[in-house]
Amino acid sequence: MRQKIAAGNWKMNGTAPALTELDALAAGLPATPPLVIVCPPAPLLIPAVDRASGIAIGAQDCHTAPSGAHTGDISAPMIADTGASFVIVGHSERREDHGETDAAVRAKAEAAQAAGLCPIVCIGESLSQRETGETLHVIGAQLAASLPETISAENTVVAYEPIWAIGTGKVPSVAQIAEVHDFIRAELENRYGPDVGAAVSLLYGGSVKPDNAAAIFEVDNVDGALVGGASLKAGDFLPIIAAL
Ligand code: G2H
Repeated sequence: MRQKIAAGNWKMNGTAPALTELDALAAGLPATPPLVIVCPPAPLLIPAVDRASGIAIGAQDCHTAPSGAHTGDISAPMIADTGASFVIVGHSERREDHGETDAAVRAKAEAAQAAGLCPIVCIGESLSQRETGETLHVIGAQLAASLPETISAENTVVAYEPIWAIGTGKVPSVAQIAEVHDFIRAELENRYGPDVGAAVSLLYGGSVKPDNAAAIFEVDNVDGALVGGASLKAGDFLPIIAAL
């Protein structure tokens, strides 16, 4: 049975008062919740870890090196030191805004694993790649180049986030989500073996909202969601968690 995961990515949103959302989330969790992860901005990691009850905390990025002359960056051991247990790597906004390549994403995922963190590795095609029929080719190439050599269900989560669906309100059809998730599952089984490939959790991300979550979660090989805008308020995130 694969781990079901509802992960919230707050992106660059939230100062200390936003931590009250963690209280509301904890108070509203179902009796047997999936694994719930909240990834706040880095300055909130420590207070979030201190405050969160029944909720895992993750960061949104890490450097490839454990320490060094990299002004403004945060290393995986530093994130682990806060008590956080996850880190998103390779989000398309990092790939676009900071020129992160697949090789850099793999190095970050490896650094996360080495620090005892579980990376949530993001992949996804652009609108033009989808429109020219390149989606599965792009996803296959990103998987091959972004994932570490060694993965397990415990040390890696994969998130499929079509770039054109992020923050746009546009959501792929369930058939489109199913096609890509089935492809990712097959690629993982081919590359890492059937046991590992079948066990790794695959999340869908991109405009997941309370009113579309249930239909997305019915798709085979969708084990949860990476939620942006709708994770900022417990009132929006809780119905998504409940639908999983
Ligand atoms: C995709 C997602 C969270 P949103 O970036 O990773 O954001 O749900 O706002 O589209």
